[in-house]
Amino acid sequence: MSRTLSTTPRADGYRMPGEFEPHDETWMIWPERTDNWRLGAKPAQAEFAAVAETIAVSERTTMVASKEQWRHARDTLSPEIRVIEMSTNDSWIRDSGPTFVIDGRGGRRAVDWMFTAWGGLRGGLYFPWDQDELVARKVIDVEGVDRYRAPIVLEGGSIHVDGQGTLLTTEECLLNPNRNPDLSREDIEGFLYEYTGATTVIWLGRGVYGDETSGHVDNLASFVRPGVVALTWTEDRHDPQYEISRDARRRLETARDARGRAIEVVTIPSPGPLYLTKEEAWGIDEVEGTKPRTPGDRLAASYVNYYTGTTRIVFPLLDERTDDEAQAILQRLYPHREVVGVPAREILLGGGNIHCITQQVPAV
Ligand code: KQY
Repeated sequence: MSRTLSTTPRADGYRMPGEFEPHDETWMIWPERTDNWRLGAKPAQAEFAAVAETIAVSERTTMVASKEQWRHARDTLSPEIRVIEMSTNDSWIRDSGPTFVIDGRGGRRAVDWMFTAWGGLRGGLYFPWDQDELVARKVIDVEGVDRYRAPIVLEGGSIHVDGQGTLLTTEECLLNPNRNPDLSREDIEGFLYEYTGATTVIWLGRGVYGDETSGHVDNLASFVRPGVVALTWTEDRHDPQYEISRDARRRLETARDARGRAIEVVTIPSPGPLYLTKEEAWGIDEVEGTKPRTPGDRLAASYVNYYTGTTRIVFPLLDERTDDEAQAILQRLYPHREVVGVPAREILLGGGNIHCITQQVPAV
């Protein structure tokens, strides 16, 4: 049974844990819409399946699929992966799904943020988003946990936490008038404190160059553990990403986290730059209300968009020239987890990556 509570996680002693803390489960959504996934979504489905199988080695995995795709998803995936029928508009459960919070005494609840497809009527990526808006509530219902309805538009990919009171986000996204135009920075910080239990917000500036989410932090930077942040990086001064990453590093290195610690920044080279090819663009259906794709568009590629599983790091393979270096850095950062790369260009073509398509349920 799931009740909707009128209190907040902070008031009730709940906090959002770091992703590196143990999980009970991961949720994903099977891709299907042909105006975002090329060639009838078949290449993307193969990559989503590989991500799910890779995670399922480390933790229980649930795949959501529409009534049209349930059977295909079920027949494609291993029996260990649970497949649940659910209506959605697309496959970004990091953003449309709930954020779970725990109290350290066996309690687990979830936050249901307002979802408007990354900008609503001010440049959102598709219309309508009514079914995605219900995803968090449905997942919460299946999990049988109590729900907090947060009165703020926010996607899970726009925040990362260290589980000890520090929250990382970007001004480009959370202060963007396309999300909560009537809220000030202080108002937004107040909601972040109430609904994640954080006590300190570290504001980065812009997200990865060309990121259509208005610069989600999960494509730019990620907490490896308290006090250590991985940051996407380029040494190419002519790349617009150069200044963005340097600004983020400056802000991180001059910040103090919620416990007063300095933050160590570890850089991971960006792949590419990578661009949408003519052939790839051709395979995507053009539909009114959905952001169109044009050959030559720069892809917002980043290795930092990885999933931190309980025993495995699942990271995107994006560029043969840099994949091995990214893997080696991640393995140094996570010596006790197996680092596994999964081909992810098709996921990238949809506008995000492995972190964006997964949502963990923390262990209690
Ligand atoms: O990166 C994400 N968190 C979501 C990307 C959405 C792209 C929709 N085309």
